[in-house]
Amino acid sequence: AVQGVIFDLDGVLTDTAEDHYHAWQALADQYGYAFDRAANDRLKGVDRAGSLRLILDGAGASVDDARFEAMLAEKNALYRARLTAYSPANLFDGVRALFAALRGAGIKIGLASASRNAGDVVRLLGIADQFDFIADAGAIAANKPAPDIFLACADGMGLPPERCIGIEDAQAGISAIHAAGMVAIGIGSEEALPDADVHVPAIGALSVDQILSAEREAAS
Ligand code: G16
Ligand code: MG
Repeated sequence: AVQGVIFDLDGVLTDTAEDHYHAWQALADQYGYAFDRAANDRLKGVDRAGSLRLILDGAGASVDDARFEAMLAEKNALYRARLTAYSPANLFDGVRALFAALRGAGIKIGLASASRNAGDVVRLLGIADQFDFIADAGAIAANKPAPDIFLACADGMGLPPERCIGIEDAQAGISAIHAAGMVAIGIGSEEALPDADVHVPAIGALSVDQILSAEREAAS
C-alpha cells in the first residue's frame, strides 16, 4: 500500500507561477526581451537557470556568465519581494484537509519542488511543519524530468520509491515521477498531462481513497 505522497509545490499546493511570471516579465522588460504568459507557461517546473536559458533562447540573446548570474539574482530578488505578500490564504483550498487525512491514514508527506525558495514558501503558507521531508532543490544534480528530486524525497522519508505516489502539474514533473518508479497523479486535464496515471482538476478534488486506488489501478 501507499506509504508516502510526494507533492510538487508550484501549481499543486499554491500558485507561485503567477509570481514567477511577474518577476521574469519585469526582468525581460528591463533587458528588452520578448516575453509573455505563453512563454512563462513553458517555464513551469523548470529550474531558475533553465528558465533563464529558455528566455534568452527565445529572445535570440546571449550573455556572459557574470551577466547570467546577475540576472538570476535579480529575478530571484523580484520573486522574493512578491513572496513577502504570501500568507496561509495563498494555500490552495483543500490542502490542509488532505494533509490531515493522509496523516490520519498513516501516510507520510513529502515535498519535491524545483524551487530553491520552497522552504520559505511553505513556511509562509503555514504548512512547513506538515512535511515529513522537504527535498533540497539546491542539492539535486539533475532537475525534472530526471527522477532525482523524487528519489531524494522518498529516501528522506525513509521509504522505497515504489511505496510513494507523486503529484504534479507539469509534464516534466510527471516524467520525473515515473522515472522514479512511482505512480503519478496529474493536477490538470488529460490533454495537458497525457502521461499521468490519474487526473484531478485541482488538489482540493483529491481524496485519500483516490490516492490509494490510483496505486491499485496502476499496479493491475
Ligand atoms: C517551480 C516553478 C518554476 C521555477 C522553479 C524554480 O517549480 O514551477 O517556474 O522556475 O520552481 O524556482 P526558484 O527560482 O524559486 O528556485 P515546482 O517544482 O515547485 O513546480
Ligand atoms: Mg509545478
